[in-house]
Amino acid sequence: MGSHFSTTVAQGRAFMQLIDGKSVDALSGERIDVASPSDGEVFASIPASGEADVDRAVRSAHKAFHEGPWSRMPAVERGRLITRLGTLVEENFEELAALESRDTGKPVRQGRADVTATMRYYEFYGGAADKVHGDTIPFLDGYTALTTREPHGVVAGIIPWNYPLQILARVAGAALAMGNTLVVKPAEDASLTTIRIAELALEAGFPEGVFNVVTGYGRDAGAALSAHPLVDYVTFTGSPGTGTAIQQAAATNNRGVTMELGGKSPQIVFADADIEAALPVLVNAIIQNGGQTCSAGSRILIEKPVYDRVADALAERFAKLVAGPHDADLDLGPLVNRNQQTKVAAMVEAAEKAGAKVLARGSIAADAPEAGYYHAPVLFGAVDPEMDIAREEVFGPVLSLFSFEDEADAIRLANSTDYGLVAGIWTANGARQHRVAKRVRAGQVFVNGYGAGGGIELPFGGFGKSGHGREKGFEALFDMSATKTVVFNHG
Ligand code: TXE
Repeated sequence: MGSHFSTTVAQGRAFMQLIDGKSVDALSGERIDVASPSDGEVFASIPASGEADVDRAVRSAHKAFHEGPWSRMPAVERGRLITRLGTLVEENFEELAALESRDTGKPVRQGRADVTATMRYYEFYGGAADKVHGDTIPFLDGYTALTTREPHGVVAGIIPWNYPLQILARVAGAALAMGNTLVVKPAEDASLTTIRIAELALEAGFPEGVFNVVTGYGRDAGAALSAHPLVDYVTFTGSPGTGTAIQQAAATNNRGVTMELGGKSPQIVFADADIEAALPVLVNAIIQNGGQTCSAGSRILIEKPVYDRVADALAERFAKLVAGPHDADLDLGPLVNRNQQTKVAAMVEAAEKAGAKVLARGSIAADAPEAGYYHAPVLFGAVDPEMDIAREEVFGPVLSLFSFEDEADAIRLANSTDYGLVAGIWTANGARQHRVAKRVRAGQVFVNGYGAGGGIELPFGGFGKSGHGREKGFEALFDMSATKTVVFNHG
């Protein structure tokens, strides 16, 4: 199964969304063209849904939650369905990888890595479904008090375009394991694999109405979903601005939310670090998925004595990086759409105008189509921490280097943005590893490594502008449920 498959997958297909167990078009019949980021060519289409479609999907999920077999199904059976979905993902491995890759522009290699992680999510949450239990609480004489974890009801998942398969899997896996029903709104730029997964969920045997997908623009379908009064909980991954709008909409119904809003994650390299081991990890943490990763390691803080050595080695590696079409499987693909390409280019230009020095630039493959959304990797050196490029998420292959004097300075710099998602610490000094890990404000901290989103078992989420709530791992099951306390009076 090579590049040919990935170049032609889904060619000409008019995709349908899935509501109440049926493949349906938008009520309006309107559609959105799906273009390949690699060459700008339209190759498929999806329904452009609005409020009325969202209402159908939410009512279907509401009914499936309150009346269907789902709410009475033993947890072990829910778990088996989720595990079966994972098996179907495995059986459709190459098709899903090709579809994800063509739809988002990510290299085929990354598409395959995403499918592998997706299988693992459904495996993990399938197995976890019957392992969440409550407590018995010592209480007054003559009473028995216990707790159970109850599903919220209808969970709305609003998904971005950078890792559609993986982010859907972490949302759906945890929500379904706890017995919620689901309405998912994928990003208008990358909805195809979400539709395929919902089709596979039906094939796996999920009852009608449990796993709904509504496609469309954020301002139409997304806004209607987050404000719908029958939605009981909203989970969102995307930009802070949209996160605020979604929280305001959910607040009109006083609903709970989980928000994963990106980052400006630092990696701190001390002079005693194993620099040779760190270098490929530092590069990969910003180049993976073209830098369009919430946990991208976009700032590198380097202790002064080794600054030149690390900067030179990174520059050498950056100069060799090449962006090209997804099926060429180079270091990175195109960015997802014209907007992102324009945004990244504007941020790089503004940083240069503000005085940031370009240490190295990668290139764009000579045969990459003109109409694709490419941006070459850029490495900025000795960046002023006050500049926008040092504080704002670029979401592209752009890395900024900073130098620091000592441990206190490193921690101050690491914590100098409004975000707090992930951090990396590179040092051989064990006591320092613990001290710094404790003081950096980040939801995940990696010592002498950098997970960049990996690790299905590891709780993930941010501080500050990076959002709140936790996804992944067992922890996500608590966000996707609420505690019920039951007290028996034996008197
Ligand atoms: O994101 P949006 P955009 C960041 C990244 C990127 C920037 C802009 O910096 O450059 O966001 O990307 C839906 N009500 N991240 O504009 O708007 C939309 O349809 C309800 C970080 O694409 O956040 C899509 O499904 N929903 C990030 C989803 O929200 C709405 C991943 C994400 O879109 C809506 C992606 C509305 N009013 C971008 N408006 C991460 N944390 O990893 C839009 N949407």
